[in-house]
Amino acid sequence: QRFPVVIVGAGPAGLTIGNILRAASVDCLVLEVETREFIERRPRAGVIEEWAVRGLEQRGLADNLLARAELHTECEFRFEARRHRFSYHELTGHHHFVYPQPLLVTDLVREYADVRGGAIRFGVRDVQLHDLDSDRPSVSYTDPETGQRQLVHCDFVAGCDGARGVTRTVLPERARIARHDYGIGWLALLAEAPPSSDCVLFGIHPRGFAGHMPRSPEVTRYYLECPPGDDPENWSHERVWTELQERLGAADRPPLTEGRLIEKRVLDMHNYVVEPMVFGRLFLAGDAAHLTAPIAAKGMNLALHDAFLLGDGLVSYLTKGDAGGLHGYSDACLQRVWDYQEFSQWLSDVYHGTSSGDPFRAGTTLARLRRLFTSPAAAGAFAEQYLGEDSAT
Ligand code: RFL
Repeated sequence: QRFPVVIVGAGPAGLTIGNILRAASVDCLVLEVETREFIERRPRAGVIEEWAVRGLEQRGLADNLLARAELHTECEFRFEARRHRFSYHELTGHHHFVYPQPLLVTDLVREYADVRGGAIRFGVRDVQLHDLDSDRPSVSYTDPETGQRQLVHCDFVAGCDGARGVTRTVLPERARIARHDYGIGWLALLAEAPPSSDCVLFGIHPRGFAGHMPRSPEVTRYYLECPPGDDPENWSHERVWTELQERLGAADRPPLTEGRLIEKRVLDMHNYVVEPMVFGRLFLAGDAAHLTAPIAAKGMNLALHDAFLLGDGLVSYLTKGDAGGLHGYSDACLQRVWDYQEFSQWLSDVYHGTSSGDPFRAGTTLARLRRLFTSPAAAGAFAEQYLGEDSAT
């Protein structure tokens, strides 16, 4: 078997690259360990930045999203039992789209496999990469139906297999991996309950951070700061809702609308960045190259940014022999990655400052928060980073 490009992983990054290649009639093979049903249901991100939606739209990948996504124009900080609305749309004219990741993945798989005729194998096992430093790399995997090993020759491998994939584990010595551990856990919850506000809420509370993120009229994502490595079983239905009511409470608002918890998992807040993102014929994209804790809801946006650049770069090279995009790929991605990492770190300080147990940090955190509502320059700078840097992708 031979394909110009093998893409490992059918997440937002891998599927977007596959779609860009197929639109230019470049053949590729996507290898995915999970089933199609599984990836179409896996709940995760929801907030997509405007430039990313525009990038999808330009590549014919946003029809459903534009028809069904909600537009968000404001967020609200709650601290000292008061609410403080932050209208980033008023300040900048820009907004966020809210479209659950499983819906985006469903759209991307359908377009890739059913409309653009892309090859994809689900449920593969034991993916291995070979000869990445040569110009004849290959990828092997075990076919789930026959149990046989398959070998696929290619020109390029796109490593899009997320934070727990295989491509990051085969990087050569020259790879530099920068890590940052916030030493904080978040209990990530999905509640079968309508949102209790029309916008995202951030509760900055001495008991810990709490977040409220509308996902659909029926489902709301919540977060609760907890010790890293905490056991979700420590969080009963009653304890979760008591803490959410307390941490997100505002004197002039009714209590949150409660509901059944359909997802409850602890995420340890940590980041990494792999530099460079290219090793021989292996190009990393998305969470395989860089993880940003969901503090600032940036991960999927970065994955899409990488995918636009890599998809376009591969098409230019494979159809016109123009290697410019591939040469500049790593630097162009990393600039945005570091920018978003810096914002996540800033936001983490704000979210976790009053619960740190350090009265000095609590004081400076509240000063930062108040400044957002008193200084137009501080508000403008926050809005710009919260919305994500605009780009021409
Ligand atoms: P993915 O989505 O993890 O996809 C990788 C795919 O590779 C498969 N795979 C393999 N395939 C073949 N061989 C192997 N050896 C393989 N190993 C793994 C996996 O099964 C999977 O299908 O990576 P990608 O494409 O880079 O996309 C990244 C995003 O999924 C991620 O950054 C976001 O979900 C992060 N994130 C958020 N990002 C945002 O931009 N906005 C948000 O609001 C937001 N909320 C979140 C989030 C992540 C969360 N979790 C669970 C960490 C909320 C949460 C709770």
